[in-house]
Amino acid sequence: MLKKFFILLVCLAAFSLGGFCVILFFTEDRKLFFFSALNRETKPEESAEPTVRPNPTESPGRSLDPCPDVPPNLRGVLHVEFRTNRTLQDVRNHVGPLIQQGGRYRPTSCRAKQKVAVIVPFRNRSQHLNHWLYYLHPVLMRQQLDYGVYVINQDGDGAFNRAKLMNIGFNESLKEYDYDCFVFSDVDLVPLDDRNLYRCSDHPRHLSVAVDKFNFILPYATIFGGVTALSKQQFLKVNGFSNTFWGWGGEDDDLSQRLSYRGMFISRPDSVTGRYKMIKHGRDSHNDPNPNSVQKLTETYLNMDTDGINSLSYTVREIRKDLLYTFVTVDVQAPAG
Ligand code: UDH
Ligand code: MN
Repeated sequence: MLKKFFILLVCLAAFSLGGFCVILFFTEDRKLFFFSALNRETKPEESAEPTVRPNPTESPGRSLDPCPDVPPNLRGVLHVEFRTNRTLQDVRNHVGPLIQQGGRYRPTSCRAKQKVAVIVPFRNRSQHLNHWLYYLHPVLMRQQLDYGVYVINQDGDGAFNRAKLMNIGFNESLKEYDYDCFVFSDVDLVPLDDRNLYRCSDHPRHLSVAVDKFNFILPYATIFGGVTALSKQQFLKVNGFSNTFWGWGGEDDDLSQRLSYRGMFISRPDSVTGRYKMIKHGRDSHNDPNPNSVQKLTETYLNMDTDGINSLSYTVREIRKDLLYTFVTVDVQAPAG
């Protein structure tokens, strides 16, 4: 009886050893797969630095599994304050080594579902940009996005044109990478909850739902300013933004109307997830309220097919790569006067 049991035990041991050898042999890299599995577990996405830095110009590794729908390392409500004076170097140190030149990043442990260009319209707001970069990069990384940050800087002191800068950002970012989602963000808006994902959905998405400046209330139902996300397809379906809104106001409502004329709806996070803090500021010079915008908003339907991405004209003055962003200085051909 005891002998039979012993023989059975030996057989079982031999069988499992054989199985182990077979698994070992077929493991892709033929390393002790046991140890590589352990290694993987002790290297969570955000806490470990990859030994090999991914090259963002290459296409994302096909062998990686897709990232989960809900990123695992989100924190929820964030503490945000703008009293601290932050230099660009402070921000570079804070954001850490995972970022790639030009403000590029993609997760190393999974394949991001979307390739997101974050477009920031800009002129003379360096301190705001430092705060924005300080808070946004860690959020975007935790959201496991394959993303790049493009700051589109209007050259000269002609009338500001936020919408045209957005169109230029769309155009210029696509020259670098095959982005499929575009987040357009003012430089002074920082999310207060990282569950507000900077990615695109079935309908154009308005992310800055509850801004402190508006007492955390959505001012009106069709508002589409601040921070928005549109897929490449959604953006092209409306011919992008209008290029002809000079000065402050109207361009965001024009885009909102374009979306509705093309049968799209605005999607939004709930008003808790969609909370934002705006850096306090006055009106910038050369960005006075546009007196023509009310009239122009009655003509959206007539103009949208001929005023937009298909009529965009500008000159790139300089493209400068910082570690934290790609800075594109452009002449937007502002009207004289
Ligand atoms: N922007 C610049 N530079 C400028 C003007 C605008 O970078 O000179 C960009 C920047 O990204 C900014 C965005 O365009 O966040 C929108 O402009 P804004 O911040 O002036 O727009 P907002 O809706 O304007 O915040 C509110 C007017 C503030 C007056 C407050 C008086 N209490
Ligand atoms: Mn603002």
